Amino acid sequence: MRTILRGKNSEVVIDTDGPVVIIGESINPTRRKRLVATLQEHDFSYVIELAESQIKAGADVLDVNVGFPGVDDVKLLPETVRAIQEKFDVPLCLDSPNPEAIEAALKVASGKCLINSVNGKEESLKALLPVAKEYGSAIIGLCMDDEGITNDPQKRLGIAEKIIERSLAVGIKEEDIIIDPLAMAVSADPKACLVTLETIRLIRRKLGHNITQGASNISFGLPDRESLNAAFMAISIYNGLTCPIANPEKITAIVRATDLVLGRDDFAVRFVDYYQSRC
Ligand code: THG
Repeated sequence: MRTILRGKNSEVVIDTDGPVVIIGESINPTRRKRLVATLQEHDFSYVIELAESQIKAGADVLDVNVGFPGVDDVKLLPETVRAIQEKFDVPLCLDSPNPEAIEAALKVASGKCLINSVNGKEESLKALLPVAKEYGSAIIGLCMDDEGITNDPQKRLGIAEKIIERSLAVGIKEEDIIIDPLAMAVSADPKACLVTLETIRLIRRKLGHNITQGASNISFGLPDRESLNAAFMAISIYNGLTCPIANPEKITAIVRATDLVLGRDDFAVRFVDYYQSRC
């Protein structure tokens, strides 16, 4: 299956049989005090720095999250999108729990964005699916619903199926639905990564959709997050992850290596190119 995202003039193809597409996670105020401080002043210079460094490091798409306590994201998310798109042409992934902020951002965004995210809750489906259809956006469907987050991979698959069915019913195309199996902190639950991996396998085998996940989530609260994230990334890709949300400065080398190992990089062209670009 092929999901196409667009910037002003660019196009990114996420292909379940192709190389991994990296969605850069760093425009996110979680533990980035400087991002909160600059965004509060509507100063986008640091956002631009983060966009540039992530693109240089291999991000194909940028996640844009401006959530912090007290933020008016209906105003701030579109302002941030404008600032990024004035300078860069990569497609954007609009990351907010607030459907009004997502819609406000879609109004000003060029190209075809990815909505991050819709989930199986009735409220979320009702608020966001018509918006996705209206703006021709792709969506990320999170495997959680009104009952919360289950540890049963079959139930997570069931939620993915429900999101897909409801999306198709409003006219969203099958290939524009990317599923997030949910990656949770392994420090809090020793089986967390296994549940995610099994869900990835089920989605790939039974549904065939593109799959994303917040790949740094698993290492919250632990030392040497990089090693942990790298191990999980490689196994997840082997099982069907196609477009992780991750820090490209730390993960691109692992992603290129995994693509090569899995026969998706003939003659190691992308692997070597990336190595040389970092020398
Ligand atoms: N699924 C979907 N969207 C998501 C998530 C998901 N969006 C948010 C989050 N999870 C993914 N994004 C991040 C962004 C930053 C970090 C983790 C996940 C992070 N930041 C470092 C920290 O907290 O220490 C700071 C900077 C760094 O080391 O680079 O870990 O699951 N659909």
